[in-house]
Amino acid sequence: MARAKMSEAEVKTAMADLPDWNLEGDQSAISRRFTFTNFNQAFGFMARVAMEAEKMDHHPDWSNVYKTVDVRLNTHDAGGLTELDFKLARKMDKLAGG
Ligand code: H2B
Repeated sequence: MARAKMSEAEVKTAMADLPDWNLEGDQSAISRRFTFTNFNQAFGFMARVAMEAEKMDHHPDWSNVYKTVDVRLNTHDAGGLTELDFKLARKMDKLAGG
């Protein structure tokens, strides 16, 4: 089930697809900094991700300073990482053009 908390082994496997993401030490979240060329690119990325996040009903914790967007993903309801976090992370990589 997509919202079931993943095991350590499942997390490890899923991380292999996401070389630019960092796993928090206690396996409670993954994070990544996206850096764009300007604010417009950064905010456009956030707008596109926001629409996908709404569709998925799964939302990033994030912040934006000028051309950088810092993202942290976890599933609050599960108290850790689920398939939804990895699905959203892969989508974000795609939308950022990576
Ligand atoms: N997003 C994230 N990142 N974690 C959640 O547990 C979560 C969410 N839960 N978006 C969803 C919404 C839940 O609150 C609603 C009611 O489906």
